[in-house]
Amino acid sequence: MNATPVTEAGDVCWLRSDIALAAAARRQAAQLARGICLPEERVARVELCVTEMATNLLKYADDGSLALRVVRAGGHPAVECLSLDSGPGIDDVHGALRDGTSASGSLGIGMGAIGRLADASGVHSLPGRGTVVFARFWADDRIPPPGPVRTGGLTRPISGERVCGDTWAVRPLGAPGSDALLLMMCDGLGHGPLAARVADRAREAFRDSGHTSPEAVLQDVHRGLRGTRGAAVAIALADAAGQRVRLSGAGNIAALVASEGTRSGLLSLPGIVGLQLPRPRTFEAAFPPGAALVMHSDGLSDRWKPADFRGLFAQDPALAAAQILNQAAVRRDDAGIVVALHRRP
Ligand SMILES: [Mn+2]
Repeated sequence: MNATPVTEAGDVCWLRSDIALAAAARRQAAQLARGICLPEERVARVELCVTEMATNLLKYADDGSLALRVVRAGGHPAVECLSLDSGPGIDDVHGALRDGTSASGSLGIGMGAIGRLADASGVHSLPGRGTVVFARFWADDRIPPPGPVRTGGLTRPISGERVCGDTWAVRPLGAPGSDALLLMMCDGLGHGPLAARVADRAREAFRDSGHTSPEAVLQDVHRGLRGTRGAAVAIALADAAGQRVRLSGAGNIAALVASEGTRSGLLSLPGIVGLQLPRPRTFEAAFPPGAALVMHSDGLSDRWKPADFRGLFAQDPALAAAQILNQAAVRRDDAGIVVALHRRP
């Protein structure tokens, strides 16, 4: 047992858009919802929500998929449903959110219904480039209040695999609800079950590390990954009170802090965590309110720019992670991303 509430990547069920999508999504979503003991009336809501998402994808999107999963915040489970497509996008998101008022008769219809069904929901659309819709259903109403830094992430396996070698995890530094969080992004070498085993071991080592500095946690993960094929790993400390991010990493993990139109990259050193760890170094960036820390594997191109994602970091971090993955992921590798948003007061 571990008393520290940890948020981490879990199994994500990815369903590509095809004719059977709505039925498959309903079945999967209901199974996840019953798995965390949602009452039947709420299971029905989750089913309605994914039916709406699937129908929208089939009718209006060029290509798309649904990601369904259980997430946990401080031990409280929720079902999360994400719809990702690559266009054409919604010109008038706010119109779309008012049920039935979408003038173009496009993707927007039904978005208002999703908003009423879910405990939390959101949509981010880039005209011509793609839309992400997000909905979350908590299993109970004792949800811990969010701290000043909210986090979320997403992983997607390489085409043809069911398991993913990319993973992420978050834990508070010190007491639950603390203003400082430790985040890990890990890319297990290769893909498939062996890479996924590296990812499991990395989450375990991250969870069990008693250290508070990114470089010491990185060394613990290095020890935890001995005997595996190794990974690229970055550990970041997002400190709301100190308004700083500190990061220590080895291997190819991209990390940046976006704030008020500026963008600071944080460096990882060459190396393979578990096999050959260089003497860790720590890099820093300012992390004021409104700033976003983004870390991702090389399954996402690092050519995306925060400026091209207007309004994204005002959204839920899970939705933000999903839209960046949607726009920047390459199909020939596992993809993983984690986002931390420092709330504006
Ligand atoms: Mn990779």
